[in-house]
Amino acid sequence: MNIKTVATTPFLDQKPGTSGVRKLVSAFKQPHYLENFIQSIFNSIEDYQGQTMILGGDGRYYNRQAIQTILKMAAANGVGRVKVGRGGILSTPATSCVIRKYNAFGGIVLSASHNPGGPDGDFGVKYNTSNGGPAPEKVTAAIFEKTKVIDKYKILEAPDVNLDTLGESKLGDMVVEVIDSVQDYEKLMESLFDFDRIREMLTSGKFRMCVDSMHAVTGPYAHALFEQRLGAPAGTVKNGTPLEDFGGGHPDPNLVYAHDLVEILFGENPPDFGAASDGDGDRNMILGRKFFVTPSDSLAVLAANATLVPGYKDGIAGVARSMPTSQAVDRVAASLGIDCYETPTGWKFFGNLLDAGKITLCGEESFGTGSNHIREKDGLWAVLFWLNILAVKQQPVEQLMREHWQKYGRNYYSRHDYEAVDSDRANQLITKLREQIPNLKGKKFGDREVEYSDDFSYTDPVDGSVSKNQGIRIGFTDGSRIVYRLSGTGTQGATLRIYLESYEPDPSKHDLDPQQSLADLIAIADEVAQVRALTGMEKPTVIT
Ligand code: VG1
Ligand code: CO
Repeated sequence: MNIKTVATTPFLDQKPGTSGVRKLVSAFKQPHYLENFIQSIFNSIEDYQGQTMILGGDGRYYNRQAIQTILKMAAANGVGRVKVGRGGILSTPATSCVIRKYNAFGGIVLSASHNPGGPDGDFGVKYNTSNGGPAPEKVTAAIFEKTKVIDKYKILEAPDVNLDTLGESKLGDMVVEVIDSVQDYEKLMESLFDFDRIREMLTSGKFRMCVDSMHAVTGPYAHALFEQRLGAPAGTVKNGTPLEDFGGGHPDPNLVYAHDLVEILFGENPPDFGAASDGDGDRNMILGRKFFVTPSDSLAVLAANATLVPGYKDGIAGVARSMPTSQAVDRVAASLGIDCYETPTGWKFFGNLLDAGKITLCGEESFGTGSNHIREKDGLWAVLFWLNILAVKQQPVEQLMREHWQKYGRNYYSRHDYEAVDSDRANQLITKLREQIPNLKGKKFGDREVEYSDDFSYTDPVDGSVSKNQGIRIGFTDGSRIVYRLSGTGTQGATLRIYLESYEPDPSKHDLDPQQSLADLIAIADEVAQVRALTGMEKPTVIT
């Protein structure tokens, strides 16, 4: 076996963000850049020698090359076996599923999620631990420390592995096993949902749906599940072949970037149900006929109807949402008499709560919902969950949502993103906001009076770890909120996110356009933070 030790010097920008390290492909292609980060993972973990690891990615440009490099480094570092998705393809939720099923010590996911791909796009690497979830902060911090002092890495000198044929081969002493990307995940889905009932609905001739995989990783999964297994007609899944550049698009399932699907669902004679997923398959957007379900509402609906689904028929232990996510699910939890936790942004904060059995469902406003079946958010799981509920209730999406609002009230919600803001200006804006925090309480803006303001800090109820500075909150006495934070996944300049929420109990006022109903909060958000003046931008780049 020919293990080479290569001398290297640190890159100082390899700090994992909200979800791994994300950079332009050109950054990842610098000599030693990927290798430094991968070696730093091995340098920061223990007792993995001889064990199994899972590897795959969303199929974007550089996925295959990176996988070859990582396989050779894993072999040189003493990993026993790597299970890699065929063609290098594994969605983020499928990776989590496979890590758990085969008791792997961890896994590496190659993805920059919804960020554009291709030679000029983004690439990313994320490390997941043995519970199948994104490494918690103490692990990512340890990896980051190693990246700052790395001086060498180990790699096997060997020919590339054939990633396209199922089966085992040897790379030095390590076994490489190319696995079916879909099979284990499909079995898990079948164990949770009433496939017979969903099949009945999809083949009844009375229900039409359209799933947009946005040329990203869920294509093979969606074809297998919806068309082959559940009987939906061929053509139900659109853009179902993963492309290295995602067809030039932004594989981000929201009203702006999933416009093809939006046109179908809001067009002439629309289908009953529409869904889209993101680059790595962990996000989802749910649409009804001419109707958009906000991700925060989607989480609330899943929680309220969980017992209709076989996998959750005995009820849910608790729920969690990221802090900026709307409080719609809080109301469901209160009515069910279960706990509701508020965590910082990023799925890694749900892991401990799920492992400890404190929660069953969780979600984020950024089109992410999931449960204790794995430790990542799961796009197609959410779609199946909705289909299962619709098959039982035999109701259109819009009616189901309206009845939900009637019962719980409606949380009007919107997120305004200012992308590619100059980093210094964005930091200045946040610094100025922080300075204002102590003086905001009691202040009046039109009809709204500030009840509290803080920079969100989270103490993990399971391990006691503290995460500070997770977003500035301004809460008003009527329950409405404004939240500001900077993105931890962007790769160009800074992205400022402003989250706006208000609560409306009165059913006669459940028909407003969220931008209108939130208009005064939007104005207050600008007044307090001087967004337009400090960013130099007249309006947000993306509104969801
Ligand atoms: C964004 C979302 C966050 C999500 C994260 C990763 O992070 O806001 O809710 O967990 O992306 O999702 P940020 O720091 O840019 O706001 V994914 O589908 O990109 O792995
Ligand atoms: Co994603």
